[in-house]
Amino acid sequence: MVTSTESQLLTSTTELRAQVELIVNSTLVMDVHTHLFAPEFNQFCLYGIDELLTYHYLTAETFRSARISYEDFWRMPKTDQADLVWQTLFVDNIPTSEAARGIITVLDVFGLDTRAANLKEARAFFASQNLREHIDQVFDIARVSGVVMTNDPLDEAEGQIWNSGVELDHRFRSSLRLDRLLNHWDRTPATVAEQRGFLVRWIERMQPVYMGVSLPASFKFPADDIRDRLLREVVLPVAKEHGLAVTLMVGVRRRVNPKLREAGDGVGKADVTAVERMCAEYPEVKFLATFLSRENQHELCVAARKFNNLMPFGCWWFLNNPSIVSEITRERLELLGTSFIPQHSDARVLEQLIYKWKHARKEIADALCDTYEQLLLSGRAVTADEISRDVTRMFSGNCNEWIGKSV
Ligand code: FIX
Ligand code: ZN
Repeated sequence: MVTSTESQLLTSTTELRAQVELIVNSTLVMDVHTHLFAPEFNQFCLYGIDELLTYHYLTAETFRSARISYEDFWRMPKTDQADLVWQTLFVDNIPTSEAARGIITVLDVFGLDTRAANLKEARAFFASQNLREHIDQVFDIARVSGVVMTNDPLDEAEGQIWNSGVELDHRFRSSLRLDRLLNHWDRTPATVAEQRGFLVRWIERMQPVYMGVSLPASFKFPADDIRDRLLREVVLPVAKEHGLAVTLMVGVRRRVNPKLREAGDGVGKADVTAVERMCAEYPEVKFLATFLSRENQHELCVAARKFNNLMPFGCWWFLNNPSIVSEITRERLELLGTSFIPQHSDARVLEQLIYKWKHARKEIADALCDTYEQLLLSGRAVTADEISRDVTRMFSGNCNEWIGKSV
């Protein structure tokens, strides 16, 4: 009997590594949390070198080296801010940080000079792109099949676009962000009936793939506060009725330094038992959860072992550094097999998809190689088909199962 290459046992570690890298780099990924917008959202759809360089990860880093006041920086036009970021992090310093190296990866992919003295060439390149073709190209390079946007109907400008009956590019899926409802309840509709009505109206209009919220490190559940009431009386019943997953992003400390604006948020160790309790009390609701603190990652894995309605996802924000992605991915593989979503990009600017996925794939591939190699040493070889099945599950299968749709 002739066995096809895909079903042959990979008993040589060199061949095994080559196959894992090939499969991880070519398998399409569904990006479960981003801040990207479809082109139909006009000014919300960000792309190009000036947006890339003024990403809040990089502005925070710039203030550590450039001697400029916050006020002076924010007063500058975006192009001048981008020039200063480039000069500070890429010319006066070597771009060693993850976010800075990300820019290098993007420039390199497009054949642009990574040691340029200024942004002239990069600006001309991005300005010459046709947006729709550029989106196709970026999705293709990043091997991304779709992205979930973060949609806030209480944002006036965004709400207007939704209300205009916008038809979206099918690769951009919506998610209904509940931060204003759950974290700023003083500014949202008053009665429980009004709040439910508000959610249901927006679910019908947006067709979100989940409802999501970011929560402070101090988040407790149960708790004697309005958020607890809103969760129990509005969000969780609506999630159950509409079969919508709930995404919990826990551990952010907003505006630790308000002068840094969007870059001014920090991290805090949170209480994983809050998510455990929610999973226990609402077994019919599917939860996606990510924690911002490195210290919470092991507890999150243990919680997911106890509750099969809990899907850990991503290495969020300050965790999205190769050394930490590697550590967390390995911990998850050891505790959860392939029943987790290893990464999301959190991209705000289109081309970030390229570097965030390229860098993540490297760490995921390395972690998988070591895992299969250990299995081989223990006496179980794998085939390329099996590797492909694992990677597809982690890159899109788990996500599709949770959001109940094939994206
Ligand atoms: O709350 C969130 O979704 C965070 O990801 C963002 O608000 C944050 O600013 C970010 O971009 C992190 O990557
Ligand atoms: Zn985000």
